Amino acid sequence: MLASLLLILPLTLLLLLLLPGGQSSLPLVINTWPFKNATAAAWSALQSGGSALDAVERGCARCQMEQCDGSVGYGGSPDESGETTLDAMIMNGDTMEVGAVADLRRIKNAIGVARAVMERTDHTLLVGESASVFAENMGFIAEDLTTNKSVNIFSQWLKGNCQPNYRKNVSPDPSESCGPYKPGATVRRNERARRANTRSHDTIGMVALDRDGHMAAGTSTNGLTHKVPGRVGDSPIVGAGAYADSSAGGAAATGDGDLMMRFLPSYLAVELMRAGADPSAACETAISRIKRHYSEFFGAIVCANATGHYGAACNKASGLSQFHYMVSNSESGSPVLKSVDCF
Ligand code: SD4
Repeated sequence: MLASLLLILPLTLLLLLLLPGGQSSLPLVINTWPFKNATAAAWSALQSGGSALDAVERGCARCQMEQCDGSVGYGGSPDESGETTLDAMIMNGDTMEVGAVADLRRIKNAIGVARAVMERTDHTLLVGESASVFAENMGFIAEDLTTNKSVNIFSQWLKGNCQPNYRKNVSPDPSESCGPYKPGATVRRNERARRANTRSHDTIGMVALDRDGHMAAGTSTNGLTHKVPGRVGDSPIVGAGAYADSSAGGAAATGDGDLMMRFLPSYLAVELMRAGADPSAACETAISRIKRHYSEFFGAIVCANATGHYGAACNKASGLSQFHYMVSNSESGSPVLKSVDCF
Protein backbone atom coordinates (compact mmCIF):
# COMPACT_ATOMS: atom_id res chain seq x y z
CA MET A 1 0.00 0.00 0.00
CA LEU A 2 2.73 2.41 1.08
CA ALA A 3 4.83 1.45 -1.93
CA SER A 4 1.96 2.18 -4.33
CA LEU A 5 1.32 5.52 -2.61
CA LEU A 6 4.93 6.49 -3.02
CA LEU A 7 4.76 5.60 -6.68
CA ILE A 8 1.50 7.33 -7.48
CA LEU A 9 1.61 10.57 -5.50
CA PRO A 10 4.68 12.13 -7.16
CA LEU A 11 3.27 11.29 -10.57
CA THR A 12 -0.03 12.89 -9.70
CA LEU A 13 1.66 16.04 -8.43
CA LEU A 14 3.78 16.27 -11.56
CA LEU A 15 0.73 15.92 -13.76
CA LEU A 16 -1.12 18.58 -11.77
CA LEU A 17 1.76 20.99 -12.22
CA LEU A 18 1.63 20.39 -15.96
CA LEU A 19 -2.00 21.49 -16.09
CA PRO A 20 -2.64 25.04 -17.28
CA GLY A 21 -2.43 27.34 -14.29
CA GLY A 22 -1.68 24.34 -12.07
CA GLN A 23 -5.44 23.84 -11.79
CA SER A 24 -6.68 20.47 -10.75
CA SER A 25 -10.20 19.27 -11.43
CA LEU A 26 -9.84 16.50 -8.91
CA PRO A 27 -11.72 14.89 -7.38
CA LEU A 28 -13.88 13.60 -10.19
CA VAL A 29 -16.83 11.29 -10.68
CA ILE A 30 -17.97 10.39 -14.19
CA ASN A 31 -20.64 7.87 -15.09
CA THR A 32 -22.63 6.63 -18.05
CA TRP A 33 -26.17 7.93 -18.70
CA PRO A 34 -28.02 10.69 -16.82
CA PHE A 35 -28.02 8.78 -13.52
CA LYS A 36 -27.68 11.92 -11.44
CA ASN A 37 -28.44 10.44 -8.04
CA ALA A 38 -25.73 7.86 -8.55
CA THR A 39 -23.22 10.61 -9.34
CA ALA A 40 -24.37 12.54 -6.27
CA ALA A 41 -23.97 9.49 -4.05
CA ALA A 42 -20.44 8.88 -5.34
CA TRP A 43 -19.56 12.55 -5.04
CA SER A 44 -20.79 12.75 -1.48
CA ALA A 45 -18.78 9.64 -0.60
CA LEU A 46 -15.65 11.44 -1.83
CA GLN A 47 -16.60 14.67 -0.05
CA SER A 48 -16.98 12.87 3.24
CA GLY A 49 -13.50 11.38 2.98
CA GLY A 50 -14.40 8.09 1.36
CA SER A 51 -12.06 6.42 -1.10
CA ALA A 52 -12.53 6.24 -4.87
CA LEU A 53 -13.64 2.64 -4.32
CA ASP A 54 -16.26 3.77 -1.80
CA ALA A 55 -17.48 6.35 -4.30
CA VAL A 56 -17.89 3.80 -7.09
CA GLU A 57 -19.55 1.30 -4.79
CA ARG A 58 -22.00 3.84 -3.39
CA GLY A 59 -22.77 5.37 -6.76
CA CYS A 60 -23.53 2.03 -8.37
CA ALA A 61 -25.43 0.86 -5.28
CA ARG A 62 -27.67 3.93 -5.55
CA CYS A 63 -28.58 2.97 -9.10
CA GLN A 64 -29.23 -0.61 -8.02
CA MET A 65 -31.64 0.60 -5.34
CA GLU A 66 -33.36 3.04 -7.69
CA GLN A 67 -33.44 0.44 -10.49
CA CYS A 68 -31.99 3.07 -12.83
CA ASP A 69 -33.91 2.86 -16.10
CA GLY A 70 -34.93 -0.70 -15.23
CA SER A 71 -31.56 -1.89 -16.47
CA VAL A 72 -29.66 -1.73 -13.19
CA GLY A 73 -30.62 -3.74 -10.14
CA TYR A 74 -33.56 -6.01 -9.35
CA GLY A 75 -36.79 -6.35 -11.31
CA GLY A 76 -35.41 -5.57 -14.77
CA SER A 77 -34.30 -7.42 -17.88
CA PRO A 78 -35.90 -10.80 -17.16
CA ASP A 79 -34.08 -13.58 -19.00
CA GLU A 80 -35.75 -16.29 -21.10
CA SER A 81 -36.97 -17.97 -17.95
CA GLY A 82 -38.26 -14.73 -16.42
CA GLU A 83 -35.46 -14.32 -13.89
CA THR A 84 -33.45 -11.15 -13.28
CA THR A 85 -29.75 -11.85 -12.84
CA LEU A 86 -27.03 -9.28 -12.17
CA ASP A 87 -23.49 -8.52 -13.35
CA ALA A 88 -21.15 -6.10 -11.56
CA MET A 89 -17.49 -5.24 -11.19
CA ILE A 90 -15.25 -2.96 -9.15
CA MET A 91 -11.57 -2.20 -9.75
CA ASN A 92 -8.94 -0.51 -7.60
CA GLY A 93 -6.72 1.55 -9.90
CA ASP A 94 -3.89 1.69 -7.35
CA THR A 95 -3.49 -2.03 -6.70
CA MET A 96 -5.18 -3.37 -9.85
CA GLU A 97 -7.33 -5.59 -7.63
CA VAL A 98 -10.71 -6.46 -9.11
CA GLY A 99 -13.84 -8.08 -7.75
CA ALA A 100 -16.69 -9.09 -10.01
CA VAL A 101 -19.86 -11.14 -10.06
CA ALA A 102 -21.75 -12.43 -13.07
CA ASP A 103 -25.12 -14.10 -13.41
CA LEU A 104 -25.68 -13.31 -9.73
CA ARG A 105 -29.07 -14.52 -8.52
CA ARG A 106 -31.34 -13.45 -5.63
CA ILE A 107 -29.00 -10.77 -4.25
CA LYS A 108 -29.81 -7.11 -4.90
CA ASN A 109 -26.49 -5.49 -4.10
CA ALA A 110 -24.32 -6.85 -6.92
CA ILE A 111 -21.64 -4.14 -6.62
CA GLY A 112 -21.38 -4.86 -2.88
CA VAL A 113 -20.84 -8.56 -3.61
CA ALA A 114 -18.25 -7.62 -6.27
CA ARG A 115 -16.37 -5.63 -3.65
CA ALA A 116 -16.60 -8.59 -1.24
CA VAL A 117 -15.08 -10.83 -3.93
CA MET A 118 -12.19 -8.36 -4.17
CA GLU A 119 -11.70 -7.88 -0.44
CA ARG A 120 -12.61 -11.27 0.97
CA THR A 121 -11.19 -13.70 -1.59
CA ASP A 122 -8.09 -13.98 -3.76
CA HIS A 123 -10.33 -14.36 -6.81
CA THR A 124 -11.49 -11.85 -9.40
CA LEU A 125 -14.81 -13.18 -10.69
CA LEU A 126 -17.48 -15.40 -9.15
CA VAL A 127 -20.50 -16.53 -11.16
CA GLY A 128 -24.01 -17.90 -10.94
CA GLU A 129 -25.46 -19.88 -8.08
CA SER A 130 -22.09 -20.18 -6.34
CA ALA A 131 -21.68 -16.41 -6.33
CA SER A 132 -25.06 -16.14 -4.59
CA VAL A 133 -24.01 -18.69 -1.96
CA PHE A 134 -20.80 -16.71 -1.43
CA ALA A 135 -22.84 -13.52 -1.05
CA GLU A 136 -25.17 -15.09 1.51
CA ASN A 137 -22.18 -16.33 3.48
CA MET A 138 -20.82 -12.79 3.46
CA GLY A 139 -24.06 -11.50 4.97
CA PHE A 140 -25.94 -10.29 1.88
CA ILE A 141 -29.66 -10.99 2.04
CA ALA A 142 -31.15 -13.44 -0.45
CA GLU A 143 -34.47 -12.27 -1.87
CA ASP A 144 -36.55 -12.60 -4.98
CA LEU A 145 -35.43 -10.11 -7.64
CA THR A 146 -38.73 -10.43 -9.50
CA THR A 147 -41.16 -7.50 -9.53
CA ASN A 148 -44.60 -7.00 -11.09
CA LYS A 149 -42.84 -5.14 -13.87
CA SER A 150 -40.44 -7.98 -14.68
CA VAL A 151 -43.29 -10.53 -14.53
CA ASN A 152 -45.23 -8.36 -16.94
CA ILE A 153 -42.31 -7.99 -19.40
CA PHE A 154 -41.82 -11.73 -19.28
CA SER A 155 -45.47 -12.66 -19.80
CA GLN A 156 -45.86 -10.19 -22.68
CA TRP A 157 -42.81 -11.74 -24.29
CA LEU A 158 -44.20 -15.27 -23.91
CA LYS A 159 -47.50 -14.11 -25.40
CA GLY A 160 -45.59 -12.63 -28.35
CA ASN A 161 -43.95 -15.96 -29.19
CA CYS A 162 -40.76 -15.04 -27.34
CA GLN A 163 -39.86 -12.17 -29.71
CA PRO A 164 -37.24 -10.80 -29.82
CA ASN A 165 -34.65 -13.25 -28.59
CA TYR A 166 -30.94 -13.96 -28.95
CA ARG A 167 -31.10 -17.43 -30.51
CA LYS A 168 -29.80 -18.33 -33.95
CA ASN A 169 -29.35 -21.43 -36.05
CA VAL A 170 -31.76 -23.46 -33.95
CA SER A 171 -35.01 -25.26 -34.39
CA PRO A 172 -37.86 -24.34 -34.08
CA ASP A 173 -37.24 -21.06 -35.95
CA PRO A 174 -36.39 -18.56 -33.16
CA SER A 175 -37.75 -15.64 -35.21
CA GLU A 176 -41.21 -17.19 -34.91
CA SER A 177 -41.32 -19.55 -31.99
CA CYS A 178 -40.43 -20.06 -28.38
CA GLY A 179 -38.11 -22.89 -27.32
CA PRO A 180 -37.03 -25.32 -26.18
CA TYR A 181 -34.56 -25.13 -29.03
CA LYS A 182 -32.20 -27.64 -30.52
CA PRO A 183 -29.49 -27.14 -33.16
CA GLY A 184 -30.98 -26.19 -36.53
CA ALA A 185 -30.10 -24.86 -39.97
CA THR A 186 -27.79 -21.86 -40.32
CA VAL A 187 -29.79 -18.79 -41.28
CA ARG A 188 -28.46 -15.36 -42.27
CA ARG A 189 -30.08 -12.65 -40.22
CA ASN A 190 -30.17 -8.91 -40.02
CA GLU A 191 -27.90 -7.84 -37.15
CA ARG A 192 -29.87 -4.68 -36.54
CA ALA A 193 -33.17 -6.53 -36.15
CA ARG A 194 -31.63 -9.19 -33.98
CA ARG A 195 -30.28 -6.66 -31.56
CA ALA A 196 -33.42 -4.55 -31.43
CA ASN A 197 -33.92 -4.83 -27.72
CA THR A 198 -30.39 -3.87 -26.71
CA ARG A 199 -31.29 -0.25 -27.38
CA SER A 200 -33.23 0.35 -24.23
CA HIS A 201 -30.37 -0.68 -21.98
CA ASP A 202 -28.46 1.59 -19.71
CA THR A 203 -25.84 -0.02 -17.51
CA ILE A 204 -24.17 2.20 -14.97
CA GLY A 205 -20.41 2.41 -15.48
CA MET A 206 -18.50 4.78 -13.25
CA VAL A 207 -14.97 6.11 -12.77
CA ALA A 208 -13.99 8.01 -9.62
CA LEU A 209 -10.77 9.81 -8.71
CA ASP A 210 -10.14 11.16 -5.26
CA ARG A 211 -8.23 14.39 -4.67
CA ASP A 212 -4.90 12.53 -4.51
CA GLY A 213 -5.44 10.83 -7.84
CA HIS A 214 -6.42 7.40 -6.53
CA MET A 215 -8.74 5.95 -9.10
CA ALA A 216 -11.45 3.28 -9.16
CA ALA A 217 -13.97 2.09 -11.71
CA GLY A 218 -17.02 -0.13 -11.62
CA THR A 219 -20.22 -1.26 -13.28
CA SER A 220 -23.59 -2.71 -12.37
CA THR A 221 -26.31 -4.04 -14.68
CA ASN A 222 -29.02 -6.60 -15.09
CA GLY A 223 -27.86 -7.22 -18.65
CA LEU A 224 -30.15 -7.65 -21.62
CA THR A 225 -33.87 -8.39 -21.55
CA HIS A 226 -34.71 -11.93 -22.73
CA LYS A 227 -31.06 -12.99 -22.60
CA VAL A 228 -30.33 -16.70 -22.69
CA PRO A 229 -30.01 -17.89 -19.06
CA GLY A 230 -26.34 -17.93 -18.08
CA ARG A 231 -25.47 -15.08 -20.45
CA VAL A 232 -22.82 -12.73 -19.04
CA GLY A 233 -22.22 -9.36 -20.68
CA ASP A 234 -19.25 -7.02 -20.78
CA SER A 235 -19.96 -5.26 -17.50
CA PRO A 236 -18.24 -7.70 -15.10
CA ILE A 237 -15.33 -8.37 -17.47
CA VAL A 238 -12.16 -6.48 -16.62
CA GLY A 239 -11.14 -4.15 -19.43
CA ALA A 240 -14.48 -4.57 -21.18
CA GLY A 241 -17.09 -3.05 -18.83
CA ALA A 242 -14.57 -0.90 -16.99
CA TYR A 243 -10.89 -0.48 -16.23
CA ALA A 244 -8.84 1.77 -13.97
CA ASP A 245 -5.15 2.39 -13.52
CA SER A 246 -4.39 5.39 -11.32
CA SER A 247 -1.21 6.08 -13.25
CA ALA A 248 -3.01 6.29 -16.62
CA GLY A 249 -6.79 6.68 -16.45
CA GLY A 250 -10.11 4.95 -16.16
CA ALA A 251 -12.95 4.07 -18.51
CA ALA A 252 -16.39 2.48 -18.35
CA ALA A 253 -18.56 1.24 -21.19
CA THR A 254 -22.24 0.69 -21.84
CA GLY A 255 -24.15 -0.89 -24.68
CA ASP A 256 -24.34 -4.18 -26.47
CA GLY A 257 -22.00 -6.15 -24.28
CA ASP A 258 -22.01 -9.28 -26.42
CA LEU A 259 -20.24 -7.30 -29.14
CA MET A 260 -18.32 -4.79 -27.05
CA MET A 261 -16.61 -7.33 -24.80
CA ARG A 262 -14.81 -8.73 -27.85
CA PHE A 263 -12.74 -5.53 -28.04
CA LEU A 264 -11.95 -4.70 -24.39
CA PRO A 265 -12.83 -1.05 -25.05
CA SER A 266 -12.19 0.16 -21.50
CA TYR A 267 -8.73 -1.36 -21.43
CA LEU A 268 -7.96 0.04 -24.86
CA ALA A 269 -9.03 3.54 -23.85
CA VAL A 270 -6.88 3.47 -20.71
CA GLU A 271 -3.86 2.29 -22.67
CA LEU A 272 -4.38 5.08 -25.18
CA MET A 273 -4.52 7.64 -22.36
CA ARG A 274 -1.36 6.11 -20.91
CA ALA A 275 0.28 6.78 -24.27
CA GLY A 276 -0.83 10.42 -24.11
CA ALA A 277 -4.18 10.49 -25.89
CA ASP A 278 -6.68 12.90 -24.39
CA PRO A 279 -9.76 11.21 -22.91
CA SER A 280 -12.14 12.14 -25.75
CA ALA A 281 -9.74 10.81 -28.38
CA ALA A 282 -9.16 7.63 -26.36
CA CYS A 283 -12.92 7.07 -26.07
CA GLU A 284 -13.39 7.69 -29.81
CA THR A 285 -10.68 5.23 -30.81
CA ALA A 286 -12.17 2.55 -28.54
CA ILE A 287 -15.56 3.04 -30.24
CA SER A 288 -14.00 3.13 -33.73
CA ARG A 289 -12.30 -0.20 -33.14
CA ILE A 290 -15.68 -1.87 -32.56
CA LYS A 291 -17.38 0.09 -35.33
CA ARG A 292 -14.92 -1.29 -37.85
CA HIS A 293 -16.49 -4.71 -37.40
CA TYR A 294 -20.02 -3.87 -36.19
CA SER A 295 -20.95 -0.55 -37.76
CA GLU A 296 -24.43 -0.49 -36.20
CA PHE A 297 -23.55 -1.56 -32.69
CA PHE A 298 -25.21 0.23 -29.78
CA GLY A 299 -22.60 1.49 -27.36
CA ALA A 300 -20.80 4.31 -25.60
CA ILE A 301 -17.85 4.83 -23.28
CA VAL A 302 -16.69 7.41 -20.73
CA CYS A 303 -13.00 8.09 -20.10
CA ALA A 304 -11.01 10.06 -17.52
CA ASN A 305 -7.27 10.52 -17.24
CA ALA A 306 -5.10 10.76 -14.14
CA THR A 307 -5.44 14.55 -13.98
CA GLY A 308 -9.23 14.49 -13.98
CA HIS A 309 -9.76 15.44 -17.60
CA TYR A 310 -12.57 13.47 -19.16
CA GLY A 311 -14.45 12.71 -22.35
CA ALA A 312 -16.95 10.32 -23.86
CA ALA A 313 -17.86 8.81 -27.23
CA CYS A 314 -20.68 6.77 -28.73
CA ASN A 315 -21.48 4.99 -31.95
CA LYS A 316 -24.18 6.59 -34.06
CA ALA A 317 -26.86 3.93 -34.33
CA SER A 318 -30.60 3.80 -34.49
CA GLY A 319 -31.79 5.08 -31.11
CA LEU A 320 -28.46 6.65 -30.22
CA SER A 321 -27.42 9.93 -31.82
CA GLN A 322 -26.31 11.60 -28.62
CA PHE A 323 -24.97 10.03 -25.45
CA HIS A 324 -25.71 11.57 -22.06
CA TYR A 325 -23.44 11.11 -19.09
CA MET A 326 -22.82 12.72 -15.71
CA VAL A 327 -19.79 14.47 -14.28
CA SER A 328 -19.06 15.92 -10.88
CA ASN A 329 -15.71 17.55 -10.14
CA SER A 330 -14.16 20.35 -8.13
CA GLU A 331 -15.18 22.90 -10.76
CA SER A 332 -18.87 21.98 -10.76
CA GLY A 333 -19.11 20.90 -7.12
CA SER A 334 -22.20 18.88 -8.01
CA PRO A 335 -23.41 16.50 -10.73
CA VAL A 336 -23.69 18.06 -14.19
CA LEU A 337 -25.34 16.47 -17.22
CA LYS A 338 -23.04 16.26 -20.25
CA SER A 339 -23.63 15.01 -23.73
CA VAL A 340 -21.61 14.03 -26.75
CA ASP A 341 -22.73 13.60 -30.35
CA CYS A 342 -22.26 10.08 -31.62
CA PHE A 343 -20.18 9.52 -34.75
C1 SD4 B 1 -24.67 -5.76 -21.14
N1 SD4 B 1 -23.46 -3.73 -21.39
O1 SD4 B 1 -24.97 -6.59 -20.30
C2 SD4 B 1 -24.59 -4.33 -20.75
C3 SD4 B 1 -25.87 -3.66 -21.11
C4 SD4 B 1 -25.74 -2.20 -21.31
O2 SD4 B 1 -26.45 -0.23 -22.22
O3 SD4 B 1 -24.84 -1.54 -20.96
N2 SD4 B 1 -26.59 -1.57 -21.99
O4 SD4 B 1 -24.44 -6.06 -22.32
